Amino acid sequence: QTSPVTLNGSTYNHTAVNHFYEDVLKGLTASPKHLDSKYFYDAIGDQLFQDLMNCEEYYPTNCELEIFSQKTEALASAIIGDNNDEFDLIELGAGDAMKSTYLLKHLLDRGVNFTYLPIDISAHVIDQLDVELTQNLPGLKFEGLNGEYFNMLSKAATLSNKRKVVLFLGSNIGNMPVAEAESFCAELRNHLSPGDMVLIGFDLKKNPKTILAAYNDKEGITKKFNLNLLHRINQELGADFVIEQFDHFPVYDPETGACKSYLISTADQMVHIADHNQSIHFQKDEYIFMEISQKFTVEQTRDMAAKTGFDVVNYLFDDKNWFADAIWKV
Ligand code: AVJ
Repeated sequence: QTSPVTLNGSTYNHTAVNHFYEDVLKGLTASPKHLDSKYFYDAIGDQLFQDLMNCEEYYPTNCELEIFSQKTEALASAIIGDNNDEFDLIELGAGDAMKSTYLLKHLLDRGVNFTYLPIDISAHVIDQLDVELTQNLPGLKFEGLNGEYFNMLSKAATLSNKRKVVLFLGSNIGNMPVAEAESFCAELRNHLSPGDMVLIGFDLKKNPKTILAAYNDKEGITKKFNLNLLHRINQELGADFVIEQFDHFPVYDPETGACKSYLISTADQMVHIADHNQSIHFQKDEYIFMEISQKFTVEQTRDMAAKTGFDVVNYLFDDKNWFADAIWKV
């Protein structure tokens, strides 16, 4: 393991990649088989997710973009302190920060005193943000943090003791089953202090057909997005997945709100991971569980806040009430 290095004002952490093989092997030798959707996002996966966000059926991004672009003032007012105190605005999984940029710009225009600290597992993302945001948002105080969420939150706490506002957007919380999302919020709470806030994006339960369609788009981008992880395993671990012998199977259960995607092996087959001298057997019709995208009722998210030590400050919705940005306070 190498230790984090600081370069261009950003902290880089080179340890993340080491877990890829271990996680893949653990998932593919488990019963039932599973892979971790956090590994979807290599360079091709990032592009496929961009394509998804532009496709007709995938609604969550547009809904949250509507909130950030149309309700910016309400968002800002909820997170600005009573005494206009200086604060740290930390974003978990910042990506291209497209949505948060509306908020950053508004805060700067209002003369609010804050520092933006995006956290991302991708060093490339942090580099990109550093270049683009300092150029497009003159005067923005920026501190990029490359690494795992909670490691970097601890790191952020060593950099300043200002009030913290943590953004966790895009319904990324939905990539955890409900119980795990709750322990995530509890851990988040443990990294914060009284007065600190979180702003969490939740995709809401709605017509089941609308939800399923978003994860089963006609163009087949979601399918490619899932299959790309097999491609990534081939590329990075020297495996020999025959991609054509796996089929994409998404399901949505309106009772639990769980939208799940699976890859189904269409043949009895062996896959070899050459770099590590491993063989994995797939029965015909055996599935790999790939991803959960949990949908919530507003009530459920309020319960989650109460259970994990947060008070509700405000909720903002898009016009269709398909998506909620929850603002909670410690
Ligand atoms: C980026 C995790 C919010 O679960 O909706 C999109 C990822 N997966 N289509 C989601 C995703 C399939 C997305 N998140």
